[in-house]
Amino acid sequence: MKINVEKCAGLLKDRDNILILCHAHPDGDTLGCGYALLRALQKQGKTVRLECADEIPKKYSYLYDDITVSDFNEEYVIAVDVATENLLGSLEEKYAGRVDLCIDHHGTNTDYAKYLLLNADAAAACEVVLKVIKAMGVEIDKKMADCLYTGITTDSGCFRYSSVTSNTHRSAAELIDLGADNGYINRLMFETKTKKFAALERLATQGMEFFLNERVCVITVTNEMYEQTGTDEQDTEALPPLTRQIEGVEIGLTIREKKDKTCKCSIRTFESVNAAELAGAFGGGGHKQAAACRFDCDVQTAKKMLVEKSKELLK
Ligand SMILES: [Mn+2]
Repeated sequence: MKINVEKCAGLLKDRDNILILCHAHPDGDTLGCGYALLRALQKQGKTVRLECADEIPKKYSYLYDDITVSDFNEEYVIAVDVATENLLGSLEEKYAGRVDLCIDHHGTNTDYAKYLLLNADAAAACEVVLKVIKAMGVEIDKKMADCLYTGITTDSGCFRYSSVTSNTHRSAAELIDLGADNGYINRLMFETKTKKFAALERLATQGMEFFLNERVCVITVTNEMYEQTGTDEQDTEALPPLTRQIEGVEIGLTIREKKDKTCKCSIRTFESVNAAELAGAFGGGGHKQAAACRFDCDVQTAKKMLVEKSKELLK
């Protein structure tokens, strides 16, 4: 059932022993939402913990390094920035059908939770969580501001995507006033790279391919490339935006090979093509300009299917 911010804050007021779920392959938005909400609920004296199917990349440690949590049996389950239950990854089995509240900004949200607070106009789910925390009457401290700012800046590509509205900037401005360390966060999220990532990036861009009059750019990341550079899937987050940097490219595809030889594709587009529509053709989803889908086949077959579908959408 769809609810508004006030109802959402009201639901949280009466709850305790709360579990917050982030989506698998976690990004700054799901983690920023999760840890900001955890902090807000802890401030109200509640017992809270956060779970994610995959390991949280080290660069996000400032979101949670001062938090202490204890184990407990959860009585209330919240999912943040999780559009569908299968995005919970390996946690899906345990928590499918058990999510009480979902706070999200994906227009493709399947309404799987008992209650859904959805704002598809928000560039980041953190924009929505900011409103919820304010409605809860919790004073936002510096650490919470850092968490929420992280989600907003990462999901908006440092405020460059067209999903950014004046409200996105207003939310970010408010968070900076509340102490968010915008300079530090943006440098860490958008400029700092590990040496091994730089090596992977080099291989990935060397292998860039172009299709359909160079309107489609494809980066393929293979298991061999991970081995050569000492990286893994976690290190690929910064690759998809590279496809869209090339002049004339309207669809950027980053296909990543999985250990079992199946693959996953991150899609980036400009206004002319709906990324969620392309992903949706293969059972995936996301936003208008950033989406993702999975394949049970090898990278070459997936690439072929993606390029064919792109041809239809580009017209
Ligand atoms: Mn998000």
